[in-house]
Amino acid sequence: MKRISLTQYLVEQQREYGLIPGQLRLLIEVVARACKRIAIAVNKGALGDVLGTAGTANVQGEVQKKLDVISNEVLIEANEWGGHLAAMASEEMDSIHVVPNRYPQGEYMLLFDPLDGSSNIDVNVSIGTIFSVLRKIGHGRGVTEEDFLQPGKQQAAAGYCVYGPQTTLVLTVGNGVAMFTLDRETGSWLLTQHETTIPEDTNEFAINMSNMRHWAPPVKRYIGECLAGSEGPRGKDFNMRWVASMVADVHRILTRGGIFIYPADLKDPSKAGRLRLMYEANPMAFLVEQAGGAATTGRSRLMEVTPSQLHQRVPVFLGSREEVAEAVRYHHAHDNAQG
Ligand code: AFP
Repeated sequence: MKRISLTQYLVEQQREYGLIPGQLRLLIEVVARACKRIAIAVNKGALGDVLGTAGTANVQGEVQKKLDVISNEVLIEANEWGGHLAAMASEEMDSIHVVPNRYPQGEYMLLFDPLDGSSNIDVNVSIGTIFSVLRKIGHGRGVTEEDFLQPGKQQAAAGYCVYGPQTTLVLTVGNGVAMFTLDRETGSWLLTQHETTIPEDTNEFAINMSNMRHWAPPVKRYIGECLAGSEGPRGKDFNMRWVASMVADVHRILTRGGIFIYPADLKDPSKAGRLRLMYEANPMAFLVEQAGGAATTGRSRLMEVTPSQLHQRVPVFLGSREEVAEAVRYHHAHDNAQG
């Protein structure tokens, strides 16, 4: 079966729908090429000097793995010369990276978590790169952090690359979700899933259960009823999965359904959960919605959240639409009971 390449897909999407102007196509191709380079570094494992910690910490105060730093540098170097971008932002960098004056600026801004799931790197469990594309607002070369603070519904594109048994690039430009698998013999990204649809219902939930004592009542009720199974109010049994790599958990949900939950918890009330809005929650929310699923904070649509800080965190409930709606109903019922 002849499969089409990523480039052919992008050209055809532009020809048929006009959704991928030249600079956006270049951006996506450059990011896809950078993901190939990251995949090569990831696959080296102990054979390359890529495992373990880099001896530094990022803006989140988290110890950086060598591959966090390598992946971030690959994405910066790959994207700054092409003339398609005005600036970049990353989980691994305190502030934005404006395209240097020696290069032309473009009309897009790129945000990324260069290597998500870092705690899984050294134990050979799937990890990934997550990216989000916003349109630059305003004219001239002055790009500020405030220009990045756009709600997720304004994304021009979003995607991730999962470095697992297969290396798979998953992409949306607002016209559904396509999946491309890396053919290592030719180095090409080949279209392996043209349209992705998340089943509306599911019996599979993903959450870090060790935080249960810290959850707010609606989350305790929702998960408690999943655990009660067919004898409980839900009247059906549930299964649980938790990879602790958001990319791997979301890829499973895009492929067979499920609900992914990382709630705000009382362990650290100053943080609204663990996941970052701009380069983890928003791109995943765009993909999930484009695949017919839902993505909320537990109370409202994730892609409506107006950001106030580049690295802000947000509670995340995403996946099969009916199951996410159930979790939202529990939050609203709790809030109404509070009066
Ligand atoms: P790391 O990149 O620090 O491993 O964090 C991964 C992540 O941001 C996300 O990919 C996972 O869903 C979540 O954190 C896992 O969090 P727990 O370690 O609390 O399970």
